[in-house]
Amino acid sequence: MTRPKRSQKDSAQRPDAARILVLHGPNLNLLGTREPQIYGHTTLADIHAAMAARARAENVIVESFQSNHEGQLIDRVQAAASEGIGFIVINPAGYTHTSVALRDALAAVSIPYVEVHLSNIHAREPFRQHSYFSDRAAGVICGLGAYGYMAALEYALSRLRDAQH
Ligand code: CA2
Repeated sequence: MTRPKRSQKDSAQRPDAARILVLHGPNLNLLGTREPQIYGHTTLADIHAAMAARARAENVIVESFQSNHEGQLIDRVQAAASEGIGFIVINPAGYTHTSVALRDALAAVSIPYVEVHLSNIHAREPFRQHSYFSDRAAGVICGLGAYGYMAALEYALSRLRDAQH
């Protein structure tokens, strides 16, 4: 999946809507097409559609971005700071276990985030059991498949609701 365009309806008719950014790291564009025994049958487009529909009921815009390139993910996080993104849901994928740079970008923008993994990284190889993101995350969800993104979204929506009061 590349970046789904925000519809004109979203940007023109919902100028005051809160915004959540969903970031997907490398190889997650293959979701639903390879290794379904580990990662399931749901595609990134399915996940985006379900999240956007749920958020829309609360007048919140969900933007999704997937990249196989560390620098593009970092650029997207940096841009989020000036775009009024209120919350980030991130599955850093393989960068979970390697990327100090992406961690630093999230720390620099100070946007709260939930870390999501489709698989239970603690039940897999030892190298997957360390994350550069977990200690700064508002929460970490792993092993729940695509449902984990919806759980993260519910939390993000509750945080945005609280921030409005
Ligand atoms: O369980 C997760 O969500 C992971 O973040 C997925 C990463 C892996 O490196 C992490 O340890 C855990 C791998 C993403 C690869 O995604 C694919 C999806 C479908 C087919 C092949 C790869």
